[in-house]
Amino acid sequence: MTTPPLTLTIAGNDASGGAGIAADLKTFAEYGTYGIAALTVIATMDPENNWSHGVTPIDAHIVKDQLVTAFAGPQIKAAKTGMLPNESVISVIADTLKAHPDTPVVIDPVMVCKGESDVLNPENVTVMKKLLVPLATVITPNLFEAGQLSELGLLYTLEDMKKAAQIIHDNGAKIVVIKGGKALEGEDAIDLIYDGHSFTTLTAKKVPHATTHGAGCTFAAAITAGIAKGLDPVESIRKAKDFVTEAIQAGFEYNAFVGPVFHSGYRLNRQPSI
Ligand code: PXL
Repeated sequence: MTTPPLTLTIAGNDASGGAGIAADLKTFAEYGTYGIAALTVIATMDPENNWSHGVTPIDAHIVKDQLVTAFAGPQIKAAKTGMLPNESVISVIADTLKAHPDTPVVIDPVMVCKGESDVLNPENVTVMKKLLVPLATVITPNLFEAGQLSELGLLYTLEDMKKAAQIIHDNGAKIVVIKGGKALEGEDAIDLIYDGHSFTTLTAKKVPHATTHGAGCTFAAAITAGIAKGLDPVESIRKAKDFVTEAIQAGFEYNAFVGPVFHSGYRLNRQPSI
């Protein structure tokens, strides 16, 4: 009997299937890892009201019970966090992760969904900074989230990204990856990696008219699965960039409001489905 590498996502359900635990579990499976999900919120979108998001939090004690179940099996080789609703849920997660120091953690500090302008509970940023950033093996903020976590505000250039990465690293995250993505000006989607010693940039051509819903979750889940399979964190970030780029290329229009990535794109470019 062989035990596959176990991967855990602690995140929300996106009822449209592109982001959140759907993205994570599909990505975990594509990597050949055994995915487990602990649900933190249920996110729904209203087609009658311009796709506005409803976010229903799961009670902290239920999040805790899910984590107890998840950690009751073989060792979890890597975990990730996604959308988190409030301080009590964040505290329960931080306590659990601290109690399992052998499980590397990828923190995706989700603060806002694409197309939505309001930051999810701005006070969460403070709590995340205090409780989760110091536990991160890898943290994957986008430009907006990096600006919030570093308190630098809006970031526009690679130089801004470098400053933010240093501050977030000083707050305790071991490796910081800032996703410039399509938000940075120019033709390239640039991500910046900072490991406390040096900066590395990863560049891919922006995909025109890209359907990118779920890209951030998929990228962080791919890093998590790579680490679970034994890649070093920077290698797993490089591989995740290729994986998510091909998932974006395989994306599609879900409806007039949203276009998700297709998480199986990377594999289907290489082998047929079952
Ligand atoms: O893409 C950010 C995100 C993360 N998690 C959940 C979401 C979204 C955006 O819709 O619904 C559950």
